Amino acid sequence: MKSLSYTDRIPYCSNPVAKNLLKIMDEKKTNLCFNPDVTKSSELLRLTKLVAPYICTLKTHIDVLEDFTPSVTNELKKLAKEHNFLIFEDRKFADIGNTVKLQYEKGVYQIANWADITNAHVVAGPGTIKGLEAIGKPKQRALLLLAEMSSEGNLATGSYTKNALKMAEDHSDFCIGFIAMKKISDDPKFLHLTPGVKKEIGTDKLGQKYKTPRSVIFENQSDVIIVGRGIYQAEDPAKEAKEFAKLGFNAYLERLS
Ligand code: S5P
Repeated sequence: MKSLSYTDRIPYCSNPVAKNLLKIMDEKKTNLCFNPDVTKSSELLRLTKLVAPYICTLKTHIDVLEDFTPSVTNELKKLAKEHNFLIFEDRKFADIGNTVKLQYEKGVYQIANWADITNAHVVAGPGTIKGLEAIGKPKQRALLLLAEMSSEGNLATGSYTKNALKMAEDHSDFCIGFIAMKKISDDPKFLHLTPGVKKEIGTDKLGQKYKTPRSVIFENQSDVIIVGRGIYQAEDPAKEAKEFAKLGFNAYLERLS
């Protein structure tokens, strides 16, 4: 079957965030999502500014910041607008619907007010999605489900992954796709984002497993590479981000041809 371009897939999507992400990827010629998992706001903003031209999405773990104030997320929103990328808070919600509603909208971080995308585990069942949807849909937000994980020994396999796919299909106006290691659905409206990406295959000391951009995008048919340490621990993060963006996008072009 011929592979569709990101732009070709836009008409299949009902969610505005999914449409926008697909548009940005072809426009900016990048399928790179960068996660600077750093603990100081100034460092988060510095790294984001450096890589902004080369990314389609910035992935945050806002709760690891030691000096969080709402001005950080305001700054990120400004940068996102200026440089045309989306913000994805990797919150991995996993509780019952009523609790995730509160965690998504309230508390210190008020994630629903600034993150275009967030994600959830499906372990608690569809109530998690319904709770997040009640807050996120009116704000034109989007959700990714963790259908598979990159870490050694994880339990998101087999029927768990199949159930995640079914839950996304049942809520496809709000669920725009998956965190997964490979394409798990042929439906062109679903996006697949894959973490555990470095230039060489390998592992870290805590069970993270790394694949290369080409194996993720070309061989495993995923859509977006998620790169953290491979970029922010490099001597020149901007140069590295540019290179990852090129590797990821070339693998996508190879898939199209
Ligand atoms: O299965 C997963 C899902 C996620 S979202 N494995 C992951 O590593 N992640 C996230 O991707 C993780 O929380 C981290 O922020 C990023 C990988 O970072 P890196 O430094 O290993 O590239």
